[in-house]
Amino acid sequence: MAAAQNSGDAETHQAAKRLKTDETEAGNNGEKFISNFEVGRVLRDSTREKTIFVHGKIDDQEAIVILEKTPITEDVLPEMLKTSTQTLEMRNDIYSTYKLRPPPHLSGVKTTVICPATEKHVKKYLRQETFLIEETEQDYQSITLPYINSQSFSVQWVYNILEKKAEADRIVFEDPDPQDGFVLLPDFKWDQKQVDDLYLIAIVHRRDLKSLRDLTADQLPLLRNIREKGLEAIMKRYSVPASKLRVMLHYQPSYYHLHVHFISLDYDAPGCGVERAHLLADVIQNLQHQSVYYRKHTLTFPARADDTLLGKFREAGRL
Ligand code: G7M
Repeated sequence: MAAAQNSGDAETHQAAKRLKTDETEAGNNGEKFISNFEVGRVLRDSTREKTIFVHGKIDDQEAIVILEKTPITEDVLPEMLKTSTQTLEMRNDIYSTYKLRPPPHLSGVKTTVICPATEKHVKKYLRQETFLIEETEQDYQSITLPYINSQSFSVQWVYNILEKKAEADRIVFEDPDPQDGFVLLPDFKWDQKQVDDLYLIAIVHRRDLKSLRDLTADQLPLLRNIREKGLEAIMKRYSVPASKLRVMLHYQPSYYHLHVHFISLDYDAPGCGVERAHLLADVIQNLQHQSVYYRKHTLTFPARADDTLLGKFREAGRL
C-alpha cells in the first residue's frame, strides 16, 4: 500500500534539489518580488522571537511579509567567528561586547510572503487579545459547524500539495492510499536549516475530515498510519527519534482539512499550548476507549478578539 518516497541516494538528491530550489528562488524572481514590497503597517513583532509581520503591497496587490532571524547553529560557528567583521562596542574589566557582521551566506533572514493577502490573513497575523471558548457538542452543531460551512476557508494550498501542483519537491514521504494515506512535508514555518526547530505536517488524502471533531474510531487506522509512518520517515530523513517529537493536532485548526503537526520537542512553536494542542497519541487512546469521544466532549480552544467565531459564541450568549 504505502512506500517511502525516497531512499538513500534519492534522498540526497532530493535534499540537494531542495537547496538548489531555495537558492534559485532567492536569487532570481524571489529577490525582485520581495524588493517590490511597499511597507504598510507592522501587524506584530517580537524582539524575543526576532520576527516581524508586516502588511503592505507588492505591485498594487495586498501582501504580508514575515521576516524571521534564523538561529545560529553549531556547524556554522567556526566559520562565522572567523569570517565576520567585528567592531568592539565596549570593554569593562573581564566583559566586552562586539557587533559581528557575518558574511551574507551566514546572515540569511527567513522570509515568508503571502500575496495576494486577504483580510483574513491580515487578521490572523494582527496582535490580538485572546479568549478561551468551551465548545460543547451542541455548540459545535449550532454555532461552529454552520460558521465553518458558511465561510469560504480556502484549502487550495492543501489540494495543490495533494495534487503535486505545489511543493512537490519538498515531500518527505507519501502514502498514496486514498483512505489512510497522507503526504508529509515541511511546514512553511520551517526553513529546514536545522532540526532544532523541525516542523513538518502530514496532510491526509481524504477530503471529508475537517478537524478533530470529525474523528471517530473509524479513523484509527488512518491516525495510527500517520503516527507510525510519519515518525519512521522523520527518523530516516532527519535522524530525529519519536522521543524528540511532539505529534499533535490543533483545535480549532486554521485550515479545515485534517492535518497533523510533527514538531521538534526543543522548539517552543506557536500553538503548542494545552489550550490548542492535542497529542496524536492521546487522540488515538481516547478514540480507542470511546469512538465518539471527540463528537461528544466539550473542547476548549483559544480565539482572538476579532475572530468571527468568537463573535458567534458571544451572539449565542455562550461567552
Ligand atoms: O493546525 P493549523 O491549521 O493551525 O496549521 C496549519 C499549518 O499549515 C501551519 O503550521 C502553517 O504554517 C502551515 N501552512 C500553511 N500554509 C498556507 C502552508 C503552505 O502553503 N505550505 C506549507 N508547507 N505549510 C503551510
